[in-house]
This record gives sequence, structure tokens and C-alpha cells, in this order.
Amino acid sequence: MSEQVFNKPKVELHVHLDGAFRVQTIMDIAKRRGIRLPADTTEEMAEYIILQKPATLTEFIGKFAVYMHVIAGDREAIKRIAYEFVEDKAKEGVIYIEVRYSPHLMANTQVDPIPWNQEVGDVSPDEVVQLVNQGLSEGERAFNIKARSILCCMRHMPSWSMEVVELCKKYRKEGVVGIDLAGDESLNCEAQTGHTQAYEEALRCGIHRTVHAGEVGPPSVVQEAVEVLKAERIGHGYRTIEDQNLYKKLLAQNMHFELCPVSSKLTGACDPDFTKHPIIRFRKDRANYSLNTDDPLIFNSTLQLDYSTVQDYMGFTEEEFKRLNINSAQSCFLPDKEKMDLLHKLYEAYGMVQDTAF
Ligand code: PRH
Ligand code: ZN
Repeated sequence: MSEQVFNKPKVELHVHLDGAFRVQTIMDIAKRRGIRLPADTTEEMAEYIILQKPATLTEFIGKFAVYMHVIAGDREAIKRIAYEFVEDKAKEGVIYIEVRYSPHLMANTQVDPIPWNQEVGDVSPDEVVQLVNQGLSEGERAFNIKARSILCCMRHMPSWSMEVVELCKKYRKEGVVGIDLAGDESLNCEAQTGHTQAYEEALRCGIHRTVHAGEVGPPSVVQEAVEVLKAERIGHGYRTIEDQNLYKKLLAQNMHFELCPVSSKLTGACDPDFTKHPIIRFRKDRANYSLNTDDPLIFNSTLQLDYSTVQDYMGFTEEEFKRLNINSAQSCFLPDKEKMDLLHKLYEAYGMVQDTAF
């Protein structure tokens, strides 16, 4: 395994806040709140949380239930995890991060059903967004990186989606830059009315759109994401390549794919043999994509591991790492002026003449 792969400023566009807590923080907060956990030590608790070997997307999503009740519904905890997240990303050399989460899954009031078997409390999805915004912006100031957020609709909860887009609109000046549709694509393939209406509203209001699609679901889910939900980026999208017409069309459109190598192995989305991975095809075709961790807590991973994986098993080079980070910046959800600033920072750090075409 390579030591330090691509030790230069990076952009990450696909990571779930609730899949990126520190185990130690879960332990601390459980102790303060008097919540019993299945383990007494951080190491043992990590064993419960981490996916050790390739599983299914459904099994993976089940892991959130091991710890979400510890953080959800607790103001101090929600703010803290957002702040610590920014610190962790700064340490990985990320200079711009878009982090996503479902406000409903961290609330304990004004959400139906109340998630994670919590008692009714007084933290609403709206307040969750405010707390995360505070944690992220304090983190930005402390660690000198830029952090923005994306709010997730959940495939199995179409009734939440209109509220999600309303929160995107309400907090667009406080760091919320887009909407996502996450969750178990394998159980619930077609986008429900709640989701389509929310995405229509997002389009109408100029809220940026990404959709988890073609991770484990067929290419038709990707097609629907692009044609019906008007997605500007696709979360994962590995299975797009099974439909050559669709794939070629998206290449021609310069569609951005948010690729997550380590995740794709452990969720069973792709063949665990990385030398057969769809990413190899995306790279060969010089597609527009980013490299991302998705859920580093559950995969016991870092962004470094994703980079070293593609370097070691797929022959990625320094040139390709530069190209993909520039593509990531170009496809991020920042307003144009801020996007240009970010691009210039990368050009400078990479020793490139401005606007070099790749
Ligand atoms: N695929 C689909 N859904 C995912 C993934 C993966 O990329 N990672 C996290 N999630 C879901 C989890 O249910 C999480 O609670 C939610 O997205 C919001 O972050
Ligand atoms: Zn994801």
C-alpha cells in the first residue's frame, strides 16, 4: 500500500455527515446522556459499527441504527459532530467539502415517524439544519477550509421530501447548496411523487441537485435521475455503464459522477476485485468524476484510502488526481465566483497554468 498518495489540496463532494462521526464522540455523548451501548470501549464499539467485509446496501444501511440514536435529538452533539467533521477533513488535505445528511434522521420532533426509537423531544429538522450550519461554519473558521452542505431526501420517505427542499431554500444563504436523494435504491427503485415534486421545486428555485443512482440499482434509475429529477450530478452511478447509450449520452453531457471506491466494495455495489471496477472505464473515457469516502466511519476509511486504492489497483497517476479534483471543483455547487476562486487555488497548488484544459 502506498504511503501518502496525492498529498495536495483536494475537493470532496460525496460524504454523509452521519456516516462520518468519530467513534470516540459517540462514546462520550452516550456517556453524558446515559445511553447504554453494546460496548464499553471505543475499540469494541468500532467493531459493531464497521463493515468488515463486502455486504449488501441493505446491511450497510442497517449500521446507522447502531449509533444514530446517540447523536439524534441532542443539540450539543449535532453541533459537535459537524465541527469535528470539518477538522477531520482539513487534516485529510480537503480544502472544499460538500457534506450531506438527512435533517429528519437527526430530529426528534416534527418528524414522522420519529427515527431510531427516540422519545419525542424538541429538536426539529429545521433546528438540526441550524445546528449543523453553526458547527460547519465554526469549523471553517478554525481549520481554514470551506464547508457547504447538501440536504438528503430519503428513498423510503417521500413524505419528507417537500420539507427537505423548503429547508434548502430557507438556508441557502447559510451554507446549504443542494438537495440529494439517498437511501436504499435496491428496495425502492422508482422515484415517488414526493421526491419528484421536491426536485421540481428545487429546479424552479435554482437549488442544485444530485441523486444516488445506479449504485446498486439498474441504469434506468440513473436515467430517471437525469431526465425526471434533473440531477446535475449522480451519486455513484457505476451501473450506468451497463447501458452504453445512456453512458455515452451522459459522457457527452459531461455529467459528473461522484465515485466512492472503498464504499462500492463494502456495500456490494461493485465486484470486490478492484481491477475489474467500473471506475477503470470512467477513467479510460476521461469522464467527469470525483473520488469520495461516502461513509468513512462505517467503512473504517479515510480519503487517503480511496486515493491509494485507485492508485494501487487501477493505476491512477498524479495527473489523473489533478484532473479529477479540477473536475470536482468545476462540478461543485458553489456560486460561479466562489467556484472560480476554488479552481484558482487548485491550479496554483498543482503548479498549473490557469485554465489549462484537460
Ligand atoms: N448509498 C445510499 N444511501 C446512503 C449511502 C450510500 O451512498 N450512504 C449513506 N446513505 C444514507 C444513510 O441512510 C444516511 O443516514 C442517509 O443517507 C443520510 O446521510
Ligand atoms: Zn452516499
